[in-house]
Amino acid sequence: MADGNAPDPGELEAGVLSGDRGALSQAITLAESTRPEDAPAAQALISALLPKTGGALRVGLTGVPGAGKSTAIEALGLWLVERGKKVAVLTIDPSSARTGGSILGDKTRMQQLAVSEDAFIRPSPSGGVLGGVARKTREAILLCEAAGYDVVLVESVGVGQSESEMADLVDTLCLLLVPGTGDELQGIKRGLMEVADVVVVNKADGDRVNAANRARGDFRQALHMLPPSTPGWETPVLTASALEGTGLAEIWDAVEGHRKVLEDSGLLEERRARQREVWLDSMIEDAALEHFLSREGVTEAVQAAQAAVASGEKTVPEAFLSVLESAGS
Ligand SMILES: Nc1nc2c(ncn2[C@@H]2O[C@H](COP(=O)(O)OP(=O)(O)OP(=O)(O)O)[C@@H](O)[C@H]2O)c(=O)[nH]1
Ligand SMILES: [Mg+2]
Repeated sequence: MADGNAPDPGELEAGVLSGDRGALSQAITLAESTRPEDAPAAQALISALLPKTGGALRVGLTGVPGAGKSTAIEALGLWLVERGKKVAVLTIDPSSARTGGSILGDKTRMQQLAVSEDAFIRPSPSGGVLGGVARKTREAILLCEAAGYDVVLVESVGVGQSESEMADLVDTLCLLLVPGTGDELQGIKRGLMEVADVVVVNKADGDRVNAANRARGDFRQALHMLPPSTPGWETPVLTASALEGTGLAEIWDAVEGHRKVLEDSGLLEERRARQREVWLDSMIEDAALEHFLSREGVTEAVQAAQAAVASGEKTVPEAFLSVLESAGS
């Protein structure tokens, strides 16, 4: 562990299994560690816990910044806790170079949920980790499942590439939209609509109610022209107000309905198999990168290449070749 106080592996495993949030937190920190010497312990822990994983509903929330993802997660999380569920919340920011400002904001925004005994909230790993953030989140999901969480809500903080990563991380992907801008359809990428299993027009409150209903109609129509995210499932378009807590039951009904279709059709196992495949790929990618960068002189060559490209002294292909040469490849 980064602080040098490595917990006893057996204790950590037992702690996670007993649902101890401190142990779960420590286990995730271990899994997130980028120190190569932590990797064996992290992988051993995950391997030991693997048989106890897979039991949660893995639900992703994505949408443009400010759509209300964190607010919705807090509202839905509290709603679920009231119904006896144990809820874990993870945030994922695939563009890990971001400032992390909104992650801090999330921590304060989810204040009510954070104090619940039955909730566990974990912001995404910060810092410039090359690649691997989705992988870390994947491992965090497994650890939360081993700790007995029934529902894992994953908030996608990054925009852009994150949708496909999210789709490979969760079983059910909810897309949160906001009404009232008039150009909703243009603002949402087709790719995102295609992978959404549940679409929610949020902020359907106050003077936005009519706009939300109109947006819902527009999105329903737009979805009819796309192939379904899940064969045999018609992606519902709902309205909700995360702020006022309306529409939560409908969202949850949709998530459970989607889950049932996945289970009955055998697609859940298919999705999970795909999630494992991507997990392994990302581990190999991380290891390959790590292996490459740890070669004698490569880090320096990368820095020199960056400087040479910045100053115009070398073109990108030239700089890239110089890095390869430094690695002796
Ligand atoms: N009126 C209204 N405001 C909302 C609703 N949901 C969220 N908001 C507000 O919208 C703003 C953004 O909400 P967040 O939950 O932080 O949105 P987010 O999607 O998590 O944002 P990022 O994490 O920064 O991408 C906040 O000021 C919320 O209070 C809603 O249902 N109705
Ligand atoms: Mg947020």
